[in-house]
Amino acid sequence: MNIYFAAAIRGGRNDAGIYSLLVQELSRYGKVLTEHVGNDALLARERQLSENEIFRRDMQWLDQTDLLIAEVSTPSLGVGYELAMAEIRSIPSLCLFRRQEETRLSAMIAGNPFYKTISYKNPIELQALLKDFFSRFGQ
Ligand code: 6IA
Repeated sequence: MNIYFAAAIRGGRNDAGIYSLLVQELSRYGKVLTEHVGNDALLARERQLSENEIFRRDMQWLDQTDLLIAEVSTPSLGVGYELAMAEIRSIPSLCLFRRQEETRLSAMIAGNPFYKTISYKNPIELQALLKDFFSRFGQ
């Protein structure tokens, strides 16, 4: 199964540690096409690509995607765009949102029944939440 992991890049890298953990966890369930999103060293290599090359490559990956998983706690234009493209292409999409005081997920995601959204409080919960999600996925 090809998994497209989406998370904030220019939106902000405060949660980069969580993205790295998620890429590691998701690799147990399938091939993560976008490993660089959780790896600052790999991300640095992206600087060799033009903005248009990044866009075209990411859209091609989306075409090969069976499941999109987006970490949506840090608002990101790119992630919002990828989620919209996934909906247009009918690619199943899971949003992971870390509950914090004074932050709420955009109603455009939270209110859209196409997206499954799971809230978590602590990254330690993610392993069990994903295990549960994948045990039901595709049934
Ligand atoms: O708007 P954002 O930058 O936060 O958007 C992040 C999302 O868009 C991620 O889920 C990625 O899949 C995609 N994306 C945005 N920028 C890049 C990128 N290089 N490389 C790969 N995917 C990207 C950006 C600049 C880099 C040299 C630091």
